[in-house]
Amino acid sequence: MALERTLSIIKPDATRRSITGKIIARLEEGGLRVVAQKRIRLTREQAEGFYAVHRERPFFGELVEFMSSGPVVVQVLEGENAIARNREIMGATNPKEAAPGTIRADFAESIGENCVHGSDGPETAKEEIAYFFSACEIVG
Ligand code: DAT
Ligand code: MG
Repeated sequence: MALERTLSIIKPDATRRSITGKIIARLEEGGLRVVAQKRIRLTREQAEGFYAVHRERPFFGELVEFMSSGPVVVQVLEGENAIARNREIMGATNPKEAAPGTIRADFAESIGENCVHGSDGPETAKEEIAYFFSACEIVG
């Protein structure tokens, strides 16, 4: 199995509730290493650009509003099969459907405010990492 990198975002609902530490512990205990990390606040434009693939969806406005509503922690996670592993640790998009013991099942309050983002494939991981980090900010 190959060593992979994925982009993770701890979303504004989680930073607001001071559960970033708990979330990072889940990621690390799940076998992922944090090889880059910063706390930033996204502008509307940055949030729109990041989620551009969803711009035609009915929830796009809400999503952009939410993602730029407070600080986020953006991270690059590294590990064996990191993209799929991270999504497993996160749980399903809708916390009501997320498996017990996942971050979204245990911490998220709604489908729109679901605590974490994780890249969904190798191509998006590469693009999303480059959206936030330069090569010299990633220390494996
Ligand atoms: P994921 O974040 O699990 O990759 P996604 O890419 O389908 O899910 O959607 C991106 C985000 O958009 C998701 O984390 C929360 C929001 N979202 C998705 N479906 C939604 C819905 N039906 N109503 C409100 N927000 C939604
Ligand atoms: Mg997605």
